[in-house]
Amino acid sequence: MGFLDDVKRLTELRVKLMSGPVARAPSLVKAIEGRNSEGYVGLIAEYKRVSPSGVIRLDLDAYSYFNQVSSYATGFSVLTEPFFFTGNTLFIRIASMFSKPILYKDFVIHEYQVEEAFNNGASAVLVIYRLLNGDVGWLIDAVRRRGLEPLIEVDNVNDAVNAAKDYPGFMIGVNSRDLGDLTVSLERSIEIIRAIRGKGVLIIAESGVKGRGEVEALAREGVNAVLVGTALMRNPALARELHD
Ligand code: IGP
Repeated sequence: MGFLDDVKRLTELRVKLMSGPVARAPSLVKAIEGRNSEGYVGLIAEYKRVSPSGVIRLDLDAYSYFNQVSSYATGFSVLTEPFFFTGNTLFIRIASMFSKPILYKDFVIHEYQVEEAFNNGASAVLVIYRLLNGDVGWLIDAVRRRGLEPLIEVDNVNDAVNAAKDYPGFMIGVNSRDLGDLTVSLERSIEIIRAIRGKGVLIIAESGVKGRGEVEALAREGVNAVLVGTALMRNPALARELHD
């Protein structure tokens, strides 16, 4: 009857999810490598309702998003940052119902956030190179100590080359969005990709993918996976087109 019943039902669901045990999500690295060995670029589908550029959409709940993209996604990326992205660890718990790799996406500056990723069932943690002025070694160690996989994000050639040299074998996320001014440029990210491909790192192209055209262009540049947020939030059915 009315609001109280609605809020009670969802609160019961939330408390059950957050207080219960959580299954560890599988390896993102292995899933991407598996997809590559079949001749495809991996697809990481991101749940992101709001971004600093504005509201994307609030009417799509996490469960129905993951449910719609899960057959086509190699893994999920989940925003947990609350202020600029209205993220929540609850969304990781919901993602973990699908037994896919999960990237915890926050602006990680403290080990407690790695614990949060671990406690909620994520399998990978975003490490933003520029946020820490390149001082990422301690964080990568903390992530690995927890048995999780770091995804080291860069948005310029210099940081990318340094990260690829210092962390061979790891996932490097090349963000086509400059984190300082938020401008997106696929040309800029392709320049970064060209500087690090063939150097023994897994390359994930992040941001600005709107459709098949971008996926194909990035595939030709040799990326191992693409990470797509806005376009899939607007139209989850696009996942099917992006995945093969
Ligand atoms: C997704 P897009 O353009 O598909 O919505 O972008 C993802 O790359 C973007 O959300 C992102 C991000 C980040 C968000 C990339 N790096 C770091 C928060 C923090």
